[in-house]
Amino acid sequence: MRHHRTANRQPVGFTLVELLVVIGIIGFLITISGVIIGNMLGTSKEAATKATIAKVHELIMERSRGFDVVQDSNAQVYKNVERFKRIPDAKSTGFVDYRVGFRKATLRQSMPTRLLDLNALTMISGGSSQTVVPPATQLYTDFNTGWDTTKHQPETLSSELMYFALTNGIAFFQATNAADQFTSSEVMDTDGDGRMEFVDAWGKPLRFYFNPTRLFRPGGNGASLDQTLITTMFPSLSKYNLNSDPDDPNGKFLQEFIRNYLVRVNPPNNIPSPPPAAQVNAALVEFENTFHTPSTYQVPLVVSAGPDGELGLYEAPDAANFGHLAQPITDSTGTINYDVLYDNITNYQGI
Ligand SMILES: [Ca+2]
Ligand SMILES: [Ca+2]
Ligand SMILES: [Ca+2]
Repeated sequence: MRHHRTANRQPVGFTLVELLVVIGIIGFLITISGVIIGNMLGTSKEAATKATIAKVHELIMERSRGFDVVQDSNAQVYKNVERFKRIPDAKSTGFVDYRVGFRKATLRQSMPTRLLDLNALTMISGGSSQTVVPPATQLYTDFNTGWDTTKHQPETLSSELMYFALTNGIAFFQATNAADQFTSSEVMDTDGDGRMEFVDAWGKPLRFYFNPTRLFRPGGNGASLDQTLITTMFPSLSKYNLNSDPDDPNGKFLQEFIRNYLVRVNPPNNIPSPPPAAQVNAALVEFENTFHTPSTYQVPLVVSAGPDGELGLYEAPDAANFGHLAQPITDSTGTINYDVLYDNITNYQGI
């Protein structure tokens, strides 16, 4: 009897507990491999985005170096500098140190962030035929021709303008075959408006800011630098003096701009000594609106919103919020939402 009973109790399959354990293990393995694959995909998207940004960055640097060469060597450009120097408007708007002003305006037009940047040089183009700096209005016309503004989404604009400038704009004798370097997953028309834009590996448009000074100094003129933002978005720039404008390291252009403003508001050239602080401050505000935040480092920024798809910066066309200077989005108490900024990918993160 005992023998029979033992034989009857011999297990013929898995007990319920064993089955549950096995199912649990399988479930655990599926979850783990899902997480691992997910991480791998995320990492490869990050790498792909960095590669796209690095290519755009190199093209921008190439243009910038090209400009520096032609500015000094090309007679046509030099003629423009001379014209720029002579026009009365240049003086009244503060372009006293004409070379710095000309450089800022020309580079901004050749690497536009906003539509109005395409006209940055209108005042000197004069409609004449120019090979190196073509009439600015032509670029504006070209961009607008065939552009379906009813479909256009604002977050695509800076990327579309950058793509347009690199493929159709002023090349300063650099290669104009920029389009060949990108694949169909790096350049798309995500809003279907007939203008291509650079996109990250998550399919979101990259953003471009020519003078991202509000990312260094979110409070604007006189406020302190934001070390968290600098460490996150511009780690490779920490060796530079971020309290200075690299175009104007001695602040000479800024001083001339302020002086010019004081001459304008105290006619006929009767500037009180010392000049009223309110007037100097108003000049600095005008400088920020015309160029960028005074005495602040600036380099062209190419940025992806990262895996979370949230940029955390005002869009470039949003001038009321200093979007053209890459102002971080703040809540009603003025607090920056750093959480959405940490995963952003830029061209100054060691690439
Ligand atoms: Ca668009
Ligand atoms: Ca588009
Ligand atoms: Ca983000």
